[in-house]
Amino acid sequence: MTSPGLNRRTFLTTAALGAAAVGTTQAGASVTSRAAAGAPAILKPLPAERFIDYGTNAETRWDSVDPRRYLTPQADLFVRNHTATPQIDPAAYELKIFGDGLRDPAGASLSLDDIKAFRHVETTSVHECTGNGRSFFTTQQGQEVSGTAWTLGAVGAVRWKGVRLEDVLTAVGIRQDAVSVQAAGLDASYVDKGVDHGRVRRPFPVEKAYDDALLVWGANGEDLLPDHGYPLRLLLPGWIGIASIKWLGSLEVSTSVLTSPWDTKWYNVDGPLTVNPVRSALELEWGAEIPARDRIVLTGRSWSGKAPITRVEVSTDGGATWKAAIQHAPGRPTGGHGLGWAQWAHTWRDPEPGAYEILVRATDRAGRTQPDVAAHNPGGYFFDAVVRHPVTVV
Ligand SMILES: Nc1nc2c(c(=O)[nH]1)N[C@H]1C(S)=C(S)[C@@H](COP(=O)(O)O)O[C@H]1N2
Ligand SMILES: [Mo]
Repeated sequence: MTSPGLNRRTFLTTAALGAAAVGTTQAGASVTSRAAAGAPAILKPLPAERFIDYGTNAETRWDSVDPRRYLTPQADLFVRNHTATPQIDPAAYELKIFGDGLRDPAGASLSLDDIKAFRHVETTSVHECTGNGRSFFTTQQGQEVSGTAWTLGAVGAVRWKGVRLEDVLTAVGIRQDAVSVQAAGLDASYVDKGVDHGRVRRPFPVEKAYDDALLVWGANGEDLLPDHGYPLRLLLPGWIGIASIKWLGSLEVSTSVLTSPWDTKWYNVDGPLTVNPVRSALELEWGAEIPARDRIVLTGRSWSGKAPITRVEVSTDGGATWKAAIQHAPGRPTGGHGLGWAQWAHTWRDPEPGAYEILVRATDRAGRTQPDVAAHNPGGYFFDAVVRHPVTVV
């Protein structure tokens, strides 16, 4: 146990922590659930011109996105809550790390200061819900799916600040034969159709922990907002949103493969879903009315959880012909670390008044291109097909 950052003030037994991780013990005194008091599930303002509000979830309106701004301000970032945003006292906050994958299975409990004593790193990544675009399974493909009927606004690009999970696990003392890490949130237990599934939690392989997983407290130069995980969240860059557990309360490190309903029952299509697919969106209202001009500049963004975007094509004739859009922001932001989105523009020349569908199709460096049809699954995950965006030139 030699680490600059780690002060093992508190030791907890594996049994006590195991119970906490599945939500069978009461939330600590430092955590209060506003839902219990009848307060809203999301605490930040959700103005109608910038959000579509689904109650516990809210998506950003693409027509409110500022084309000059690369990052998504936290105030504008989508929120996905299984329960309700808890309010956590940072002074009382503790991250519990435990499990048979540690050299000392009793583990450690780290304060926010303990965590901030590790080397700080920053990375930019596109943060996105697995179900982003879900509504198009129904409206574009005529298929039945369950879950929030997101359009394309359950996504944003964020400059995160935190520490490497690898550094923390090394300091705590991880065993060579550890294979799995399970992250659990401090929000209330998730109850669905009368079944209590315990705290929101999801496991991931240790390889991801060693690769690029972070424990983050900062977003775009400020502290995380309560809705986005204050005081600390996990970040698994490029992976589906549920992988980045908010209000991180514990990490179980195990020598056997851990599971949770969030990787078996949900967010699973022939196996746990991990890396986000390729998607694109226009910075334009759905059904926008555009005054006829000789040149209409269409702007938008494309992103991938795996590799930078290499090609973006736009069709203004329903998919008959395609033209390359001009990318004016690199997929890999300044600093070389992280994976952001590509911003692009396409000039549409001399459109006649009338109804059109605008299509955008992106390809990433891994060779993945958005298909015409997304693979159907009952959970409505990974809608990555080219979206047919209606507009009228008037
Ligand atoms: N503790 C906790 N973590 C969570 C969730 C949650 O409900 N509770 N939702 C997950 C899902 S499904 C997504 S898409 C992202 C959303 O992050 P955001 O609300 O900060 O945008 O958080 C993930 N982490
Ligand atoms: Mo999500």
